[in-house]
Amino acid sequence: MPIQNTVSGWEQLLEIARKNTDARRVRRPGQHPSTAPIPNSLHKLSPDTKPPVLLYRDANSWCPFCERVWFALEEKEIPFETEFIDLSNKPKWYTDLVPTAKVPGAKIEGKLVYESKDILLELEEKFGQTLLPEDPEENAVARQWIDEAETNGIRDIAYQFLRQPPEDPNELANLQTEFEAKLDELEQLLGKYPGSYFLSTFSLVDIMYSPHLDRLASNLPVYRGYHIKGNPRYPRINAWFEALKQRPAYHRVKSDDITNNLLLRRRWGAEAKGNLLPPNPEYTETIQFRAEAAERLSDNREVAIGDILKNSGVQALVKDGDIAPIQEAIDFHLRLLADYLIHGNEIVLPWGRVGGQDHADPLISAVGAIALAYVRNRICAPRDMSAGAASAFRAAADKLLAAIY
Ligand SMILES: N[C@@H](CCC(=O)N[C@@H](CS)C(=O)NCC(=O)O)C(=O)O
Repeated sequence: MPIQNTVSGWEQLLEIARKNTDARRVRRPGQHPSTAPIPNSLHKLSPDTKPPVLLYRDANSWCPFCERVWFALEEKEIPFETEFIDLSNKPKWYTDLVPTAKVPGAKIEGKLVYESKDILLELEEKFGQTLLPEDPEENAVARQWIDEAETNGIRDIAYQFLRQPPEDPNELANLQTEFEAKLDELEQLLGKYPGSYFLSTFSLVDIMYSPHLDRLASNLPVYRGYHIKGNPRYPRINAWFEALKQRPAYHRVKSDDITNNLLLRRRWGAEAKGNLLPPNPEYTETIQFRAEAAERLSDNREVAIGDILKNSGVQALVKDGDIAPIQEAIDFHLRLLADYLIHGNEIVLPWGRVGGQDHADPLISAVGAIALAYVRNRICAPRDMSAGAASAFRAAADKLLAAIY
């Protein structure tokens, strides 16, 4: 039975979405990732000029060390191009080029630099010290704290605490105590200069810590029942998280809670103690983020539909080898999602199974449910869209599932 097609077409959805957001990405047909962000500074270059920086980063945008460098490039508005490295199958030219064979790596005006900290310092050297304080004394403190961010052991303790098997309660309690002592040290550091950042202005010190503390703040509640955000023991760390939110570059480079939660389980096999965090409600009602999510979905729909067809399990519903009705049902439900993202509660979602009681086609309903549930957790921020857009996307998919099924 054909679907009652009352939802707008893709081109119309794309046009409306683009009126509500400036966020754009470039398509990378046939490659992974299928799209790439556009640096906010690229407009500074004439089209035939090569950007001064080439960043080598992980294809999935999961790497916190790459995030540091990306954050600095966006803050400093340095035009750059990106080469994505598949960490599960690193190309030989990369392992030949970079002695550690790790990402990030960078060519800065032709010079190879690797190790995130060294790349950050080289960017300051070459493009002006905008992320290091001018005052010589504070500048020296900054350099010391940048080094300490690598050597003070907070990362090691934190990740042991996060991944320690829960069967060993004593060990776990000790690790928690050690981890809390490390956070106390950061809390003290944050009190040394006025304002919410580590130094008197936003700096590389903040960039050194933010990707790691962000991931810990997302994952500890789910995997250890431990909260950094909202914890009265760490008022300055909480104020620091709030201050970061004021920075547009931070929103471009960060991942969302659910990306972090899923990654820890899928990639590292960590055993969750609680449920996935919900989509961040701070972002789910913001029209720019909702429109960005709709723009991404509309612009990259072919890849999304192909991925759902191949990987979500809908294949099991194909009858007589005819994929067309399945494809049509996926397309319909994704357009409904884009429509809801753009128009929110202005549109009344169909209640009950698509097509109404008399026309209900269980195949269409089942395919739609699978497609929405799959794509809801499939998207990954910031690989596919910003963290804010991913939150809006997931919340809209939840709403749609709840309304229809
Ligand atoms: N100390 C390095 C750490 C970089 C690192 O560990 N990168 C990971 C990804 S998050 C990597 O490349 N892993 C691949 C491998 O070890 O082969 C830095 O700060 O850049």
